[in-house]
Parts: sequence; structure tokens; C-alpha cells
Amino acid sequence: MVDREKYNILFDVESPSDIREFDTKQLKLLCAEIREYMVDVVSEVGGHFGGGLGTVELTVALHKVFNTPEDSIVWDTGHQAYPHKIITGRRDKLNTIRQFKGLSGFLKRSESEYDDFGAGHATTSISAAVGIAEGAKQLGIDRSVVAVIGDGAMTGGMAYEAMNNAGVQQSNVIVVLNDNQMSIAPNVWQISNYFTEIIAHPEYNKFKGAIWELTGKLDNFGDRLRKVAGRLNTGIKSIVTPGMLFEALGFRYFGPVNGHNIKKLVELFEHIKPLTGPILVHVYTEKGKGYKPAEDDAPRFHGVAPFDKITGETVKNKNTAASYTEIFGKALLKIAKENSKVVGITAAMPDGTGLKYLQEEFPERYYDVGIAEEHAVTFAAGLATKGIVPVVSIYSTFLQRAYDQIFHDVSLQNLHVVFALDRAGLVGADGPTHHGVFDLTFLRMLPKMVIMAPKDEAELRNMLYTATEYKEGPIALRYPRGSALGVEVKENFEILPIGKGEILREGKDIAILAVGNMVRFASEAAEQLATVGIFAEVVNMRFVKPIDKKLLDKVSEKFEKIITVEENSIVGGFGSGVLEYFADKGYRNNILRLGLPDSYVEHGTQDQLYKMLKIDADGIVESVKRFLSK
Ligand SMILES: Cc1ncc(C[n+]2csc(CCOP(=O)(O)OP(=O)(O)O)c2C)c(N)n1
Repeated sequence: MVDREKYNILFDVESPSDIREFDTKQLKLLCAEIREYMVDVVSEVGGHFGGGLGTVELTVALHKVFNTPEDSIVWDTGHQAYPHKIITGRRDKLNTIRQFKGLSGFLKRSESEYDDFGAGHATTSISAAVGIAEGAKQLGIDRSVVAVIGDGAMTGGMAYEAMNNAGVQQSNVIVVLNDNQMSIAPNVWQISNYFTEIIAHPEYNKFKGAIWELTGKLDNFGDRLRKVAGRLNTGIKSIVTPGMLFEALGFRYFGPVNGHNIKKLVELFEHIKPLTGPILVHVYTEKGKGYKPAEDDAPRFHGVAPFDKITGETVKNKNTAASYTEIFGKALLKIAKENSKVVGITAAMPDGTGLKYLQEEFPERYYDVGIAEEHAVTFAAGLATKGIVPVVSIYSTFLQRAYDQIFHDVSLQNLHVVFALDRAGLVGADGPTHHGVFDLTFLRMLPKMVIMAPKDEAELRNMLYTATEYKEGPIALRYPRGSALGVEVKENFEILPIGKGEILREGKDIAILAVGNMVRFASEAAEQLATVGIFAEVVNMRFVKPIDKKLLDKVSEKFEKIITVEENSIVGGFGSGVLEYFADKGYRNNILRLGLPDSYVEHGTQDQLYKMLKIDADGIVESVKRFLSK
């Protein structure tokens, strides 16, 4: 419970207009109280944490100087926007964040007029801000537009596409580069080495005073700075102007500045506000700022389960079964030990994908490409042309970024790339931006793509092994977020026959064809149904493509009524594949498809969502009974 009494100023702020007249002392106090409030609330309910602690001053300064919501702030990704939520009228609901029917963990236009643009996936903010700025230009509206983007998100190519475009058309957009040198893991942004070199350079430090004096005045900053640079040795010209990279893209560069100095930030934004054309403000912040355990372990505190406020220790989860991610990561390491051709690729998620095990043991066979899913896939395709076996491990939702690369660079050239799709299905608290519920659909339409979904961790291991040994082209496996089932796992791997399912339970009244995570619910449903005299056959299809035609022929002959269950959109997924086959064959069975609706599913726990969508065991039982009674 939050003790409101201990706060002096936080509860006076209902919207950004309440802080516009604050002096520096009040702003500092507000920043301290926002941090304290974040610790109070997130320690109880969990959520994204370190990023937000790092943006407190930035958030307060932006809302003080800019006239939000008329002016726009576009937050990249959105996990660092808790301070923004707190001062834009959502303070008292912060304790509902990421919970069923509660606040979204990211930015959401329908949630607040201060959320100018929805977010969740990285590296969209500059493009969106340029669009908002050009939109205002089209309508003749005078409006400041600010994009706040992290250095992690700057590893994504779209940031440069957007900056190039803004530079060409001289859009009125202010890009704030929130540089904390962290992605979720330590960032792999090569450009940050460039800044580090400049800032550490003795010549830069010698002239820093002059540069700062100029930044203080700010008018004609670029020109004057170049004059100062001109007086220096020609050889170090480039290192004295850290912004040259951005200036080459048509941006005026300001910085770097200390992103925790609220006074300086306010002054800087006040100077910049009236300027036109694209501007980049480079701000250094610290992820986890102000809460020691988060400062010390930024990756763990990027997003956290409830924790002890004093120690920072996570409140222990009772479920002890290993996660699918861990099983995958360890299996990949074992395979890599046996097969020297196998390498792993992650797009900035070494922990989230379990690739950290490979990283630790074979750093030279592990690639973190940054938040660059498109590049990850084409890079893998290049490796595959040379007989390397790349395992690209990307969350299902983020792989959507790389669809053309999967088609054009991998599938069309029929290259042996292994796609390991973690977080496939409903992911829970992260909600609709992160649910991985389209991969069966978007992969299934690609010719020759093999798509597998394991029913448990033992099958996951065998599928991964099968995928690395399969030489004939692209092959994907998708598995859910969270704990595996805790089944026994054999030490040695087994190759699974491609395109073959298995009958798990014989029945006579109805067939339930399930894939992946839904197999367990189908089995549980069959148990329940048996107690009321309904005998369902349960089939673990294993492969969505190629689909097991012989098995479908048998099922069609034996049962009049068939149910398909999948944790994927009902549109174009596994069930659709079954329907297509039956239609092509002229089979006349009654088929009912269960899966995710043709609409976006909100956030909540996975169990809440399974129940709501009636794809858990009880939901399947209900559907079977209704279907049979028709
Ligand atoms: C396209 C995409 N890939 C991966 C992610 C997962 N992800 C969420 S936040 C994050 C790191 C972002 O780092 P940065 O932009 O520097 O922000 P910070 O957390 O440091 O404030 C990553 C990789 C994502 N949200 N979107």
C-alpha cells in the first residue's frame, strides 16, 4: 500500500499543466517523489522499472516546457513511460499496470490523450514523430513534436530511415536520444563507441568549455561550433563535434547533456523549443537511477516481478519448472557442442531468448545484432549460404518485423535457417503489442516452410535438434512464454519425422486436433469429458506444415465431428490449414475451430486470457459439449 502522507507534492499533480509554474526546487522534489512512488508501486505489482527510473527528469522537463497534449511527445517502445503515466493523470491507477483490465504497460492512444502514439515494439518513435510533425505542417498547425528514443532502439534501422527522411524534408521534429548505454542487456550500438571516444579525447575536453558556452547560447550552435572546430588540428575536427554524424543526416545536434539535471534540461528545452527543422538532443541517463539495486543490475530490473523494496530481491514464484526459454537455450548449447556449424543469433535479447548459455560458452558463435530483426534474418540467410546452421531466436511478435526477409532472403532461396520463435501465443501482461499470435498464419503461406510446435519441453528439445539436422530449407519452431510442463526429458535427442503427428488418446465421439501449448488443454479436456461419458480422441499434430495428411484422412474417416485448437489467430492458422485440406479432398466432416479471435487480445495473465477466450480445458469441454449437441 502506498502511504500518501509521505508525499509532499506528487499528489498535487493531476496533469502536466500543474507543473508548468514549478520552480527548480519543486521540480526536483517532484522527481524524487516520482522515483519513490515508482519503487512503492512496482515493488508490489511488478513491471518495467529501470528505464522509467532513468527518464524521470527527462519526462518532467519535457512536460514542463512543452505544452502537452497540444505538443506531442512520442515515447519509443514505451516501457520507460511510467513517469509520463504518473504525471498525466494515471498516477492512482499505476498499481493496475499490466493487469487484466488495468493500465497498459506501454503507450496506448485509447488510454490517454497524452499518449500520442501507441508503442511496444522498438524504433518506431522517430518515424511516428516525423509523421505527426508533417501532419501538423499539412494542416497549418504550430506544434512541437518530440520523439524520445533509447540508444538500444537506435540499433534498429528504421531510426535512420526516419532521420534521413526528416533531414530531407526538414521536418520540425526534436529527437531526444536517451542514452543509458543499455538495451535490456548491455547495448551493442557501435556508435556509442564513437561518442565515448570523442568525450574521452583530451582535445575534446580541452575545448569542452568553449563548446558548452556555445551550447548555452545555442543560437547558430552548429556554425559556431564548426568555427571552434576549425581552429583545432584538422585531424581531430571530427572528434570535436560529436554530433557530426547526426548533422550529416540534416539534424542540429545538442549535447551531450546530463539527463538527471532537471535545471539544465529545462533550460535546454526552452532554448530549443522555438527552433525549426530537425533537432537531436543527446541526453545521458542512468538506467535504474536512484534505486541502488536497479543501478547495480540494470538487466534484471528492466522488467521485474514484485520485489522486496529494501533488498531488491524478487519475491519467489512457487512454480519451479524451468521455462521453455531456458530449456531451449540449454538444448541449443548442447547441440552446438555436438555440431560446430551451429551458431545462434539474437536481436538484443540474450536473456529473453536463452541464447545467453551459448554466449557464455561459445561467444564466437553467438551474435547479438541489436534490435534489428530484419538484419538478423538476412544475416542468417547469408550464413546459411556458406553451410553454417544459424538458429535465429526471436520472439514471435518481433519476427513480424522481418517478414520480407523471411520471404525474400530465406524462403525464396530455400536456405536452411532455423527460426526459434519464443513467446508464441498469448504472452500475458505485455498485451497486444507482444502477443505472438500470427506466426502460424504468416509462416504457413510460405512454400516449403516447415512449422513445428512442441506439446512440452521434451518435444521442444527434439524439435530443435530435428531443425538443426534438417538440411532442406527453412524450418521454424514456436513455443510459449513461461514455465514448461515439468515432464521428463531424455538426455539424447531424437529426430522427429517431418510432417508426422501422433495420436495421444484414442476416442470414439469426437477428435480434438491440437498444436503446441494447446495439446495439454486438449488432453485435460478429454479427461474431463470421459468422466461424463464423452470419449474424445486427442491428436498432437506437431507440424502445422507440412500437415500430416495421412492422419487427417484417418480422422476424417473415423469421426464426423472434429475440433481444432491453436494458440494463434483463428484466421489462416492451423485450423484453416485443416479446413483447406478437407475442402480440397471433398471431405464433409463438421469442423469447429478454436483459437484466438479475429481481434486484438488485451493484457492479463495467460490463464485469465485462456479462460476468457475459452481455449483452456474448461473452454474446450464446453465447446465439445455444445458441438456434439448440435
Ligand atoms: C522490435 C523489438 N524488438 C525487441 C524488443 C524488446 N525490447 C524491449 S525494450 C528493449 C531495449 C530498449 O533499449 P533502449 O531503447 O536503450 O531503452 P532503455 O530500456 O535503455 O531505456 C528491447 C530489446 C522490442 N520491444 N521491440
